[in-house]
Amino acid sequence: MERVINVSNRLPIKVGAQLTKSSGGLVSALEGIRDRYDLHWIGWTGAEIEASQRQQVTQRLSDEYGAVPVFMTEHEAESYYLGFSNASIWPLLHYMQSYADYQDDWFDTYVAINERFAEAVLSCAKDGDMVWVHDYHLMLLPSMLKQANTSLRVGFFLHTPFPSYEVFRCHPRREALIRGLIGADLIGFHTFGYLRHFRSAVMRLLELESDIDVIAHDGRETRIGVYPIGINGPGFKQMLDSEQYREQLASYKKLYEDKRLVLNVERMDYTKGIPRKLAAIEEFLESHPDLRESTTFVIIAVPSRQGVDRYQKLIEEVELAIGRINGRYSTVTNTPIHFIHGSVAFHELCALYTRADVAMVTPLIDGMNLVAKEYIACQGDDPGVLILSEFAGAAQELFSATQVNPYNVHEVVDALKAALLMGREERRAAIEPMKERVTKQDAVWWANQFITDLAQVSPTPAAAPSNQKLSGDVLKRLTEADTRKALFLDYDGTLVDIVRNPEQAVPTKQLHTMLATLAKRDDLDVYVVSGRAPEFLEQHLGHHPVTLVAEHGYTVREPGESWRLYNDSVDLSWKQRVRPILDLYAATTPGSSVEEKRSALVWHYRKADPEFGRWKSGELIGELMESISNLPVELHHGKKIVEVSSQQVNKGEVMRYYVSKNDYAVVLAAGDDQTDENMFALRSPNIITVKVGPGDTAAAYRVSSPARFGEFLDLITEEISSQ
Ligand code: GDG
Repeated sequence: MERVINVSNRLPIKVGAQLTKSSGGLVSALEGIRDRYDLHWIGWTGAEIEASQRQQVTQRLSDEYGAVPVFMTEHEAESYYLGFSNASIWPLLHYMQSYADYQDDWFDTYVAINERFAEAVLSCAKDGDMVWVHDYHLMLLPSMLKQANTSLRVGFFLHTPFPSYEVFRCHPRREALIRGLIGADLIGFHTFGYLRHFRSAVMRLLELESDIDVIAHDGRETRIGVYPIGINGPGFKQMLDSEQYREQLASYKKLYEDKRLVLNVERMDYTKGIPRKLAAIEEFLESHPDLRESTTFVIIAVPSRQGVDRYQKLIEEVELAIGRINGRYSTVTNTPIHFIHGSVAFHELCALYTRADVAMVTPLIDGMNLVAKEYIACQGDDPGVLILSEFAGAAQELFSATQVNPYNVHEVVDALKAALLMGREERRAAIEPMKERVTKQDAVWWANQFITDLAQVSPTPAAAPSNQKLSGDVLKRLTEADTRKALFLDYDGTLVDIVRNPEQAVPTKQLHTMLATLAKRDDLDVYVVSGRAPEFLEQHLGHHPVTLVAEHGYTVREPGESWRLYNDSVDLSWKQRVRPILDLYAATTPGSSVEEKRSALVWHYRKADPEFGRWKSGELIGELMESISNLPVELHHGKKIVEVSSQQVNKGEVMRYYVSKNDYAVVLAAGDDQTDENMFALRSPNIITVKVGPGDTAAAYRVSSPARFGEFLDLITEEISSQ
């Protein structure tokens, strides 16, 4: 049976004299897939466990539940949980940037605790296991796990919204958080909107390319998808069939016999919009004196994160408003608001859901909101009305709820009045299709969807480094003594990493040492074959006795010689027609520019907005295809560039020339880009071709990054220098 290690901030097990399993949605979701997967839990124990007790607690959790605890001190919990997670990331994920605080020491603890979680996972994970990480407390964990063991299939699910890039970018540790996440093989969100925002942040902050469902990076892929969470289906079904529920419902029916009941259930959190909801209730009571006596509002606000200042302020604000409203509108026989700052038992909650004539679910923003779905699941033949904020993720699915803008108090008041007066048929017509959906697509369904997709990701990345193979047979052929051999090496993306500013892509010390060692061998010729201008290559590599090929083969410089045109009959008159088109795109795409090379014109859009730049590049290519079809040019869409170059010049052409002129026994050609495919197209038993990085290729071998290719060149250098 395949193993799934589920990692969430809190273990779903309460540690006391006895271990007791809690019954949240996540627990039931995962219990529902236990018959197909061997499930393990990892999480924080909640309260601080004394050092002397930890070993015993660990043993009991392992024996009774196959769970692994993560311990932290009270101080660490304050810094990691209340501080960084709940006073820094949570408000930002919910568009409340003015509530987002930040402290360096919070972040340091967040890193340390994420590392502790990683250790806990690695202590029990076996190669190939699936690890499912939950939520914003553990955003760094996916990358930590992947770095430690690439064979793990790591999934991450975000239970909150992911905000617009413009908001997310405010966070002082934005890059670290995003980098942490993309370590995962699969990242799930409740809605497509959150996915879209996440992609946008990845593209802008990390300058990575992303398709609608995948992000390519570091030679591998992270898939992204939409998985709307559902209710604890089996839990609700069982409760609604129970005697305990029926009795409770009967008692509430009696208690509220002549009342219209409006139910509100949420954590005491500023995202849930309680003060605005109270403003609507107050306006409703003021403007509808005829409905005052017959309407009772029950507000259950579950205490939450009381160690965070903002939550204390909220409690004071809510208590003050409720006191004022009840003081003003109570009569001898009715108190408008029954306020419970606490939670009720599950059977009471279900009975309240069923009895309530209206549920007001009016968060200012909410990842999903399960209360809305649970309310629907508890409706019978004479259902109530769900008033639902359009800013809850659930609004995407609960299409026939009465949707409101919670910021518009008048609209909420009108919706409330209409709901209280709505006829039975209309209520049924609204609830029934939603009920079918929430009962079928429950949390078990959700977990199944996610795990099935995670199971399918390839733990070995698509663009897997084949260093093993490369360093075996290829290394042997290349280092065999007494044979003449050549290396044709592309520069950007092969010998050095692609960077934002191309001027900064200079050779490392290690690269210089390697070139110096290789190039002094009589039996080995090195060619650096680049799209760069000769001046750049001359400046950075000119002192090595290697052949430099610039501008994709337009100019060459052999060791000890000066630069010359590779082919002096190249026709470049097309430039006059192409340049104005590129100039127009540079002018209308902020951040983009035109580079004029001797044999090519290049439109660069690396510094433009990634989505706008990509769209404009498509437009430009379309326009160029029409206008250059009869010109002697090639069109190339590379990494953040569109290049128009002479057809008479290409890297493959130059390589062919040198290979046929010299009688090499073995030739290695390596590159990362479309222009290198011209070298890879040369087929001969003595030519070994290597693609660096992801993407389609005709090359026979692949390594994942310039760093991996550098390791391979180091091996050659070592081997050769020991001969
Ligand atoms: C986060 C996201 C997302 C509430 N009062 C009582 C009680 N509850 C239970 C409800 C429901 C749960 O608490 C609340 O879940 P929500 O989804 O509404 O909200 P968050 O706690 O903010 O959850 C949210 C969710 O994660 C899942 O991904 O939907 O957007 O913010 O299940 O039933 N349960 C009992 N008594 C109560 O008084 N027994």
